Amino acid sequence: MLDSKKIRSDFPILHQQINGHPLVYLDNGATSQKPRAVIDALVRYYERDNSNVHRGLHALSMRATDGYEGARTRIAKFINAADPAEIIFTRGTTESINLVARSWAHAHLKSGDVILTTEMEHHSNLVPWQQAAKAAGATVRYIPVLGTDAEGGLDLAALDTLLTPQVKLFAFTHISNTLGTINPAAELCRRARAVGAITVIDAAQSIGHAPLDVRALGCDFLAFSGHKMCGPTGIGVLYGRQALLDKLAPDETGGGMVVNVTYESATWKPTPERHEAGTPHVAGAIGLAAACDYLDTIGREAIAAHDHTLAQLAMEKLSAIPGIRILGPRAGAERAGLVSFAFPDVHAHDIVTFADEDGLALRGGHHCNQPLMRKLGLTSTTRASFYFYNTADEIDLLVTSLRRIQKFFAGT
Ligand code: C6P
Repeated sequence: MLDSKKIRSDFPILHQQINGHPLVYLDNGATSQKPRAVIDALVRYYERDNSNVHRGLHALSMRATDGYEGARTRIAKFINAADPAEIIFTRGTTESINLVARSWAHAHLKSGDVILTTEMEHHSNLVPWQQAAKAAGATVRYIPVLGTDAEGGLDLAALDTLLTPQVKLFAFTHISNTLGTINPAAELCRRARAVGAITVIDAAQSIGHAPLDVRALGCDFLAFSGHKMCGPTGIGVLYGRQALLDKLAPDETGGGMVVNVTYESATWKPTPERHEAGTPHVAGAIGLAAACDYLDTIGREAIAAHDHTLAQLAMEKLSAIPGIRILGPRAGAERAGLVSFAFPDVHAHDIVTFADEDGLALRGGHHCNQPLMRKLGLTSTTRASFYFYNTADEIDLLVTSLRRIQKFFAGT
């Protein structure tokens, strides 16, 4: 495992007490914490270089532009994109997926077409496709999840019947934010390509947790948020293959993305500018590049191994709690660094509130997965989600807290 004591000293926020206890932050699926290196990059930018980009010829504007475009190059390298122009800065995963749903789907979907997705999608990778399908008269179809607790992952055998030539776009999550399932993304892309469908990967939960290579995955589009990988909030990325992005009409129009404007019409710049109307989140992009540097210094293979160890440990210890129902892959099976669980008689919101008394930050709710929850006969679960600064001791504190809560609600 990683040297968590040393790593934790990089994160100022982790050194505080909550309700008289040291903070145990296990809500990394919602957002990760920020290391000093990222905070410093933001402060440095605002203290020295802050200016608008692409528009000025003065020193600060040139520095800000260099920082912003340098960040694009850094992020392209982080995901092994062929060219920095394939990186579109957005506000996050949600905006990235909506951009494809509105621009690509608007131009290419027609009545009778099918958008394929899965039953384990976050609302951000589900509602935009419903909207696009409604607008075009197309249909959304879902690959089922297998098992009463969705422990069997996606029903890959169903792909044989679902992945037809009518499927024009296949959107799926790399890692489920509720189940912890890791989907075979490269295989899914390969299968989609065979029927001529384009692929959109929701990498919100995988980015920053393991090496990610868009060319090895073979995807057409990939979306992620900076805030889940130690970067700032309000910045995210849509990766798209350049050939596709160049043909894509802009979703938003305005300053910065035009070549020539008359009172009658306008022409667009090439990718990436054509998809970034208005003043971008310059500081956010620079902070995100600093997060890439930081994660690569820790080592993404090592982060993945740490996640794996914590997930296996959590599964082993949580499974031993009487009455607990755990969603997603069973103990011992491969899973991402998060565990979602429910108790028959205690609401997830009560668990999160009581755990907070012990200094723990968990998440309770439907995790923006309402259709999946309904399918599994649940309204909510409690989720503990880990990152490389979490320790085995924190999993023990989670288990101790859950046992205390269980006792309280059992009235013993
Ligand atoms: N999931 C969670 O606690 P944004 O909000 O745009 O940064 O990310 C949306 C999103 C899309 N896909 C997946 C798989 C996600 O997990 C998320 C965000 C958070 O699980 C907030 S609901």
